[in-house]
Amino acid sequence: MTPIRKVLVANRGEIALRVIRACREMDIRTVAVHSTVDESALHVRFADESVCVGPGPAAQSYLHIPNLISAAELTGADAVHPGYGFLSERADFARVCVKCGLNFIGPRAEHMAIMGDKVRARQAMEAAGVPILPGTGVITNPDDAVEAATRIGMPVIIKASAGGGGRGMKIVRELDQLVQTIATAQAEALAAFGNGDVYLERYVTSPRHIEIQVIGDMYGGAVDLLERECSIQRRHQKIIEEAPSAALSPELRAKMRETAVHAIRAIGYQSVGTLEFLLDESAPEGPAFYFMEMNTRIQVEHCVTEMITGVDLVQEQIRIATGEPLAHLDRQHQARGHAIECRINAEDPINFSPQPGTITALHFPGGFGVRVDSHVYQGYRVTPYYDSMLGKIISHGKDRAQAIARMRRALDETVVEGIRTNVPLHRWMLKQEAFVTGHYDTHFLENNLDREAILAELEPLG
Ligand code: MV4
Repeated sequence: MTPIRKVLVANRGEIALRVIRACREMDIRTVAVHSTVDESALHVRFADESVCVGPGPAAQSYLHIPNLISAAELTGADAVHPGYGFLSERADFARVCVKCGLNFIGPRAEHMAIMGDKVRARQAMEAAGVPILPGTGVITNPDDAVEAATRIGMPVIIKASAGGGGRGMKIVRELDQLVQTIATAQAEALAAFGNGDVYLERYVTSPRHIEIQVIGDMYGGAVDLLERECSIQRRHQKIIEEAPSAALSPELRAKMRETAVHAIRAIGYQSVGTLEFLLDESAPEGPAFYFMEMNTRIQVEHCVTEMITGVDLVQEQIRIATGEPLAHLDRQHQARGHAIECRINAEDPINFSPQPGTITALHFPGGFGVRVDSHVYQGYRVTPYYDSMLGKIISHGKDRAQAIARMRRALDETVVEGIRTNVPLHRWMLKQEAFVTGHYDTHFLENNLDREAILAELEPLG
């Protein structure tokens, strides 16, 4: 066991607050890092100490590894929590932390590297008995690609091996477009990721995105904490998540959970992580699920899992990093009710343009079954440097209907003035029949946007 006394939080915004809160409850001291534009941010105020690590642009502050390591050494931190985004999935950062004697609160660098390489991730999951879509390894010559696509069946999707989260993907519907599209995808991948490797997969036309939360300890212990449904998204940015998913039968859920736990045991994964699956509900033999990616970090949407399991996932990450076994965790979590999360973004609700500016008035909802994780306050200035998320509203109820009703009233109570937000989009979404009945896939939002109806949600409570 390696006790942790002081954690450097290598992040900003709501997730930095989330980590600081977990540490405070565990009697662990915290060091915030911040850029010059985040001088008065809440994570700086909530932490025991803070260090300025550079100017606004993330490359010179939140992504600047030498400055972060220096901040840890300067303050005597013994561990680093990367949050999500920024350096959270960079195996090289995890390695440097360990080399400098810092406990990296996350998985081993080796697993981050495997999952960051989508071709290796597919191979590792296939070897662990996880269903993957018919596909290829890295494409090295066009003739093989045409042959592979013929075997796989059209349409196919080209994915960048160094991509992920929807970046660097191209759908190919006609075989005669394949060779040209691969060339374009390779060039774009090289420019975007410094690595031009691409591969093919069978394209699932109307999938749902369902992910399983897992935790592994240092001793081969592994459990899952049920699934999250993340199909409401736009341009690969999730907007609403819920747990459990309305799409899973008890049998399918049990199979997905078993598969996920088996997989992380097979690879010896430690820390919290997420296996993302595509659910194909139109398969002739009934719904089928396929491995898509594994996220080796805490995720934005971890809160819905916390609400239905009662497990503090950030505290679990810390416990695992100190070398605690998972013995205290239930092996067969059953969902306690239902939780929904709405991500509140500083963006226009109709055209999604970013909205920098000052929040002049702010009121977040409260009451029974409502949780708000946010770093913003009245007078907060949204800068163009970082992502647009202002925070998350999470509702929890005894069942899905109650969680929806609660979220609707929570959204109605929400007031953000001075900048536009996507709150009206959420109010509209929570009324859509497809959402209320649970019959939606990953294309729902983009195919059904109703500008007039969204604008009508601007001021529900007069
Ligand atoms: C796919 C797919 C269909 N077939 N792969 C998007 C994010 C990245 N993790 C992979 N993604 C997809 N991969 C195959 N073989 C459809 C998507 C996809 C998607 C997945 C999850 C959530 C939203 C999505 C929106 C469009 C496409």
